[in-house]
Amino acid sequence: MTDTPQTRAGFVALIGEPNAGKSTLLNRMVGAKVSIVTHKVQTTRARIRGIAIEDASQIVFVDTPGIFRPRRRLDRSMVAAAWGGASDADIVLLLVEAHRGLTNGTQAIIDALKAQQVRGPVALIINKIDRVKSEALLALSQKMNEAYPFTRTFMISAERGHGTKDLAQWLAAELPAGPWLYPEDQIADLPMRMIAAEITREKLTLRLHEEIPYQLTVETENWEDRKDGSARVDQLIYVARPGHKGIVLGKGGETIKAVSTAARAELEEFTGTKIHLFLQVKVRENWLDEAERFREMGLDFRDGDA
Ligand SMILES: Nc1nc2c(ncn2[C@@H]2O[C@H](COP(=O)(O)OP(=O)(O)OP(=O)(O)O)[C@@H](O)[C@H]2O)c(=O)[nH]1
Ligand SMILES: [Mg+2]
Repeated sequence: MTDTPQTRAGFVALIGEPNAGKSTLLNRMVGAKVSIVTHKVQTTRARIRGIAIEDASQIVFVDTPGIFRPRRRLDRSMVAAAWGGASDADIVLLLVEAHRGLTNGTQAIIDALKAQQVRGPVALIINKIDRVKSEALLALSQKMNEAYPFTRTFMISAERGHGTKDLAQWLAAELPAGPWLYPEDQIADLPMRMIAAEITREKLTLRLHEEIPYQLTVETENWEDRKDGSARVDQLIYVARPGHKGIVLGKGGETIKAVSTAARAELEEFTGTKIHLFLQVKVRENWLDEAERFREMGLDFRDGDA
């Protein structure tokens, strides 16, 4: 008989306000960029699973959209996806930004957490500790733990990797015993065409200003593996206003060219193959009211919602 350790596996949902660093933490834990990250709020739109292995445990991290007071139909679907992630998870991690403390937004999330059934432990993750003095952390931790009975508190920097190993080890020990849920070499549970669309959306978000990133969506229309080992990828960028098309293209097409170059480089790194990326911008004034667009993003479209 061999003495193999007990395997464990389960889902760990990352929730918090927009910009808390949920996607950064997921990528850090997985050790690869699975979920897009920008300095802007509301970057993540749907649930994204990234898989990490720690000791004999397979930890399936579920990145979710930031939770905020939704206005548009898209916002409501995003927030619903976040809460769906929390209620399906074995463990919930609530992320807050160390330098912002207990904000009204986080208080609203705590109130909602209290009002609903969460299956397992809820841990507090104070992120971005690189931005504050350590004295401030203790006070914040105390205040947060008075607001909610967190099972544990971790102080981390997702970006720099401080404290993340301790967190991974705690999660690994806390998950339910059972067989792994995915093959051991799988790091994401998201179709490649969706990852590719997200990469392009990240590059667009980084280069475009004000409301434009919030009013566009990217879809991979076609993915063709070629005999020479390369792939041709065709993507459509839907914008909601005629005026946005010119802005996305940029003067002499320079914006879209820069986006395409950056997205192709990242996609090549992710896939390890040569990519020919073709981007097309389409004006579609009502894409924010189309069920098909929501489905492509992996979101529920709720009829009657406007
Ligand atoms: N200084 C510092 N910045 C961080 C840290 N973690 C994340 N960030 C930055 O915070 C910003 C937001 O990070 P994201 O991971 O996109 O945040 P998010 O919670 O996924 O945001 P949404 O998807 O919009 O809900 C990015 O600019 C990150 O680089 C950290 O530990 N320290
Ligand atoms: Mg995110």
